[in-house]
Amino acid sequence: KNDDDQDTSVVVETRPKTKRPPLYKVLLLNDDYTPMEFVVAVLERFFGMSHAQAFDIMLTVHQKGVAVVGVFSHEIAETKVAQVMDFARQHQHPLQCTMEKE
Ligand code: TYC
Repeated sequence: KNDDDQDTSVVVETRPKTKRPPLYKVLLLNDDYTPMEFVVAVLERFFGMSHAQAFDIMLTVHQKGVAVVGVFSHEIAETKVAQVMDFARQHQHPLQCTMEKE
């Protein structure tokens, strides 16, 4: 007796899918008005940088127009952006901070 009609030809997926959540770059943008010391203070306060590290990154933004200041989960990146934008607005500086998927 022939049992071929029982073969459904389905390939079983055996590899477990452990997809990591996407990461987001937080970017700081240059402008002509925000004081350099304020940007350094932002990087120290919200991104845990040393003064020297913060000064380096600030100069990179000043010279190149933009720099990545950290890479985070979506929720943390959103929080960092909101904190920087709130702090800049409180001090009436036009500093811009955004995020983008890595
Ligand atoms: N360009 C600003 C100045 O000359 C300094 C600055 C640096 C502003 C980095 C924003 O993200 C920034 N005062």
